[in-house]
Amino acid sequence: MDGSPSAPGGVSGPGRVAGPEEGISAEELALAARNHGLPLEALRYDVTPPGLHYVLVHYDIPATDPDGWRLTVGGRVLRPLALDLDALRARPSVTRRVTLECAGNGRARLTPRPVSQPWLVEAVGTADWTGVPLAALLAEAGTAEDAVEAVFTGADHGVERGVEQDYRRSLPLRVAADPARDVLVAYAMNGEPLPPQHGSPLRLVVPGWYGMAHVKWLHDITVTATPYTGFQQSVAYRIRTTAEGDEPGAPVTLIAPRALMIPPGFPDFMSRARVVRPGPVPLAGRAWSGHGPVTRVEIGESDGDGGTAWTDAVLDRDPAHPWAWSSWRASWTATPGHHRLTVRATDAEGHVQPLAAPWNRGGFANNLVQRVEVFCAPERPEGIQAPEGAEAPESP
Ligand SMILES: Nc1nc2c(c(=O)[nH]1)N[C@H]1C(S)=C(S)[C@@H](COP(=O)(O)O)O[C@H]1N2
Ligand SMILES: [Mo]
Repeated sequence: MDGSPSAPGGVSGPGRVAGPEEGISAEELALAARNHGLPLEALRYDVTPPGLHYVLVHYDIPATDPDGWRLTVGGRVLRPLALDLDALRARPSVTRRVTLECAGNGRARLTPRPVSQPWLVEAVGTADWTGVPLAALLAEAGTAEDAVEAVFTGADHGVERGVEQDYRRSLPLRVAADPARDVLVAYAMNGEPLPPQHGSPLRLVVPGWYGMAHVKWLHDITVTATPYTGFQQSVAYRIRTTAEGDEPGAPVTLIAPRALMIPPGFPDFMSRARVVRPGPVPLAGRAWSGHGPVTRVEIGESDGDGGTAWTDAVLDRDPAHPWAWSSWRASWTATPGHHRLTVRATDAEGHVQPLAAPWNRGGFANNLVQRVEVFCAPERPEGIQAPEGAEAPESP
């Protein structure tokens, strides 16, 4: 379904990893400026407020018009469908709170660094998505006996590593057509029509799967009798642990566990290092996994000799939202000097976040623990006043 290499001369290079001393390039910066992350302080909200949810767009946000938009469902089906938005909205809808994370989250922390969108840890967000269950649409269309996959096509178009394409991904039917997996054809985010950058007017939402599966600007679903092997399935989004060669790699699917901390205290503008006052410092954040519920979150503090002392955080799981992150909290007592805090999650399948980054050529699923440098400064420096009306920070 995708074109073979058809690179318009020279605009599209092969994938590569950065050289040993190579810093972030202007091209990576251009991607990073388009595709923004979640400011970590926004981990405080159960549902990420509009505009703070991370965004990842491979090509351009396409010009789409909700009026006249059609979702077609065809291929190996008994009754092909062509539905406009009114027809979709007229069907029974569900709303699911889903934590979405880009598979490239953590890429920029790998050495050597795969050259692509340089995420650190912030490519995540949680939204309430409303739409029609995909399982219901597939049941309505009736899948043929030989059907194995559903292929989803977005309205955006571009060229990537020499292959000109529409953004397109597939799911096995056992996921797509299983009502318990809660895959949605969503037309609303947090109760409002989808914003342009999040897929207006329609997108797929695949709870528990990394972001690449959640096809935005969705206009066609084609059921196939053979597995889809297009670019975003077989070339991109594979875990290849060697730096070169034609290793097919394993497909990127479910989200690996991760915990993130709201950085405590206040930041330095440039280094983002944190400053806190001595005494108790509340720590809080979120943790999630696509493999199942998070069962444990631990806070680590480096002891300065290369060791880490771990203590359990209190985990607050909301059974009403099994596809969303859980909140956690802990208390830490700061003493003057430099500290390094770590947070790590474990899920119900026993997956634990690693203390060393799992390297692969595409920079996917790097769920290395988050480490936060904290400087505990005894007092407000002389001459710095709190702005009028601001609460004085607690000092001992
Ligand atoms: N059509 C289309 N769908 C897409 C993409 C894209 O570039 N085009 N990017 C994917 C990737 S890699 C991610 S991580 C998520 C990001 O969704 P968000 O921008 O709503 O957070 O959308 C996915 N769906
Ligand atoms: Mo992504």
